[in-house]
Amino acid sequence: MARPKIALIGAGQIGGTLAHLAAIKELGDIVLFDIAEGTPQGKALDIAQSGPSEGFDAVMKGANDYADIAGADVCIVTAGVARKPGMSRDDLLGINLKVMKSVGEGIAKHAPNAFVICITNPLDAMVWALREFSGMPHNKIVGMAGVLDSARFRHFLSVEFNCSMRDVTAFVLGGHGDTMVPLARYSTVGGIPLPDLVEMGWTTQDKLDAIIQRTRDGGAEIVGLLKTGSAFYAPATSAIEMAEAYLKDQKRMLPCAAYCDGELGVKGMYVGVPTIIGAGGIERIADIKMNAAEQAMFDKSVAAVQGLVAACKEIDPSLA
Ligand code: A3D
Repeated sequence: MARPKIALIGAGQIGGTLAHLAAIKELGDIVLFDIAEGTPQGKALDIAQSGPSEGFDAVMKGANDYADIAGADVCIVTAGVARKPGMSRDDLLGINLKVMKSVGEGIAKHAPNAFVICITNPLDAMVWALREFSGMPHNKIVGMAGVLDSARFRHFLSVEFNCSMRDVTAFVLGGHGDTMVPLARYSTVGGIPLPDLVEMGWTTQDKLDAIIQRTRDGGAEIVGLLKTGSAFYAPATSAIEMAEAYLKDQKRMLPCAAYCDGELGVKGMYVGVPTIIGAGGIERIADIKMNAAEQAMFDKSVAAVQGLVAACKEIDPSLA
């Protein structure tokens, strides 16, 4: 059976890391696409040369022509610009919206059956715009944010509890921005919900609140440290987890920016919700019940995403 084909649209910091991870995990053959000439070719060659030591045979190709992504099974989109210190994700909207138009058209023309994972920020608005520009089915286009935000939460919790990250599950929903909603009640250590751990004296509510805030600010913390761009190792790893779930029909339950058609009270837009990813793309959305406080946080987050979608429609009237 032929190897799956994975197209990475954008060969910057995340794109290069995605290519290396996909090769090491032998998920398929890889095409790195970018408008910058030489960058995707150079990264593809460099990564291919790690094959003998790492022991993979993935074919790596760098490209500047969309024709090279023809027939891709998975496309992961990072094309656009990233944040610098002092910028919010929303500051990227105008530039990255134009990029989503060319990317959406390129994917629709050359890889119309692909499972598409968008990473470009501001995430929830860009995945919506990418879907609109491509016209592809909603269940085949999804945004990566919840896996990363949950991983950040899980990391901070494992440090607080001095326990393995593997035993920490966490849940972050809503838009990928300052209003994201880490749900303590649905987050556990070895199955014990966080509020119970507070009651057991393993941590305090104040410390938990600080961890939740650090999770919300997780991207900005790294932007502030790096100064020249934003996080790329964990974002790439998170998207690869989603791609693998699709390619191997793992039916993983992962929080992703998925198109909601009434689920969690959201209609006609993309926002972070718990999803099942398998060979059918987004196969199911878990319509969880939130308490009043959680619902209020979630509604605020949804409203923030709605504002960004409205801004997209204003910039590009073809989206209205
Ligand atoms: P960067 O290293 O700048 O790479 C972006 C690449 O896109 C560059 O190589 C550009 O040449 C390329 N590019 C620009 N315009 C086009 C185009 N029209 N077609 C094809 N390629 C193009 O950025 P990065 O890899 O660090 O980040 C990529 C995106 O991911 C940014 O928008 C970030 O804000 C976003 N990001 C999202 C998350 C989430 O959790 C959602 C996390 C981290 C970064």
